[in-house]
Amino acid sequence: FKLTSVDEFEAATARLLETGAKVGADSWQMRVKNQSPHCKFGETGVCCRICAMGPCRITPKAPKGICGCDVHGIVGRNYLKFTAGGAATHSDHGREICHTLYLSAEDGNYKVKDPEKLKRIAKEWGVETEGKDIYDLAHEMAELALLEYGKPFGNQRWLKRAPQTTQDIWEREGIAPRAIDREVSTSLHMSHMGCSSKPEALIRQSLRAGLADGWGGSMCGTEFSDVLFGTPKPVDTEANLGVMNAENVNIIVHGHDPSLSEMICEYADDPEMIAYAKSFGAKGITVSGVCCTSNEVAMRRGIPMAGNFLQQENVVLTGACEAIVVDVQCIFPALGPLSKCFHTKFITTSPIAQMPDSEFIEFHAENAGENAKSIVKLACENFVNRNKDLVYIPDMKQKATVGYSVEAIVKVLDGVTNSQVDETGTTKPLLECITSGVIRGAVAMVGCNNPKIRPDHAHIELMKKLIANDIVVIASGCAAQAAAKAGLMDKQAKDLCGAGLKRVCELADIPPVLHMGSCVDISRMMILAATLAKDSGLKISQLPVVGCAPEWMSEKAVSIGNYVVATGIDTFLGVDPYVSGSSEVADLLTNGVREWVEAAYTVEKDIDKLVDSMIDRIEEKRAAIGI
Ligand code: NFS
Ligand code: SF4
Repeated sequence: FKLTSVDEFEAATARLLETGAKVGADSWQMRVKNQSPHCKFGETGVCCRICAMGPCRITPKAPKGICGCDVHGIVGRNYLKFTAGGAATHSDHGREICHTLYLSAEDGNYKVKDPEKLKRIAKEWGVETEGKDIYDLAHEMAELALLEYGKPFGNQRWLKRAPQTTQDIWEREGIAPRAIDREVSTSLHMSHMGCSSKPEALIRQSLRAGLADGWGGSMCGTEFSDVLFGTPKPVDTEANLGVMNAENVNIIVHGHDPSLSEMICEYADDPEMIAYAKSFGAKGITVSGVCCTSNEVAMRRGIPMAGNFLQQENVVLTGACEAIVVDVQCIFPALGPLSKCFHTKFITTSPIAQMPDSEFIEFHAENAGENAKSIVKLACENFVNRNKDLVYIPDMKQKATVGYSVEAIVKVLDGVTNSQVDETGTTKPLLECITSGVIRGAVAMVGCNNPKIRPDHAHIELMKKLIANDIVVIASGCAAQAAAKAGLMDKQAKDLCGAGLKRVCELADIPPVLHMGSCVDISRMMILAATLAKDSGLKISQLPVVGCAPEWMSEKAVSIGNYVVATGIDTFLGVDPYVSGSSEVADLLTNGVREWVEAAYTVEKDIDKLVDSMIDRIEEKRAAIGI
């Protein structure tokens, strides 16, 4: 067993970029050069353009905007707007899932695959389940969930899942989120010209908007996706570009909402469609994924992962991609012109994400079946248009076991210790591993790629060092795909662990880096932390657990960071969220918020220092509770 190194990733990319050069394709690697160096005003967060008297840029000579706003107000407002963008995006994804659940039917496109989970949530929400048809219950729950987005009074229902101590903190600090949409709107209102310019107020609302995402919209996305498509359990798959098959019709699903990708997978598996592919000379159909939608279908169906965020152009550069089908978020507009250099069909499907040089096939839950079928057909028909001379798929892939939902983690860890039978079905076995020191703690490794960081390098190096130090890693989003591509989700990666974690991996038959899903699934990590706290009687902030996003880039990532911190979990970033221009905002985020929520951010670009500070923090937390 050997990991695939980032050097090997880069060699494969270099070879693909040669193909790109042949056909005159542009690439992010080239565009980064054109954009460098970045504007210093933007990078430090000190540029304001929220009213037409500006734009105002703060310098020593011009310390105030025209309205008199100082640098702290400008940086704080920019940070809040950035958060609101992310919270809106995750939450709207969650809303789409609720709508899909509302349209589920026994004989429809979408069914309820996990009725037990639906009933469990209904009980939590005080909804009667006895004697109710499961689809009636689904529709009732979907409507209740949709109302969480605009409820006029009260807070998010999901908050009740947090330990009482956490709920008390949110109450005390005035950051318990109300209606999801309201927190986004309030954030945009607060950051309008002439509203808030006080850093404390802006950062407090940033935390609240983040909580509306993680303990609101994202949790709706995760929980009801499980109800519709099944709660993930361990499943074997593969990762990296080598999962594409030169002899098959290759369909790439890219984006976030499983409503689309699930349907594409369903139809690509249909014998009628496979026969159709064969009629064009292909041997079959391979669906593989990019970004979070890939995580969704990998977790539930074992669909292979072609790559993560900064690999999205590579899938087209293989020359073997018949169709790249996208819905929303993290899709490079570059895919349009790039596809035109090949035979690839770039198919956009959502009114929310429309792009030039794409074929727009509007997708709705109501017509999902027909739509998915026509997209799969289009891809099959496109197989004959391939230019065989341009086809090169790097022979590079790794095995991965994915699908570690909270439910699955609890299940696989039952029986790894000598716990009593009545402790199974809880997180107690995991707690026992942690308190005994067999596992020192856990790191939630999340987030994107960003050209500011050598792609995947930080993710992989950090994870290697953590597991070697007996710290279990739970991963989601593009960080999870980095791990899978490298081989860290192969069970054999246990050999890279310290003795304690290795033993746990052997007993539980798990890899040392656990795939927990997409970025909305970071809500799963919140539930896990909440359960660990309740089962141990500790506060979340006392657990030897930290969060880390070493290569993040999106607004969503900042929203996530805010709710992870606001939940009491220290969070380590490898990229600065445009706040270095304000000493006050930077200090609040890295220090001040600790007084409110018992956790804060650390920003550290040097990855050796980053990993050491995480390990130190975990050891400090252990010492503080005497384990
Ligand atoms: Ni998360 Fe998913 Fe990836 Fe970053 Fe984008 S795919 S929601 S934002 S780039 S991890
Ligand atoms: Fe300038 Fe103030 Fe307008 Fe911002 S709000 S652009 S600082 S005048």
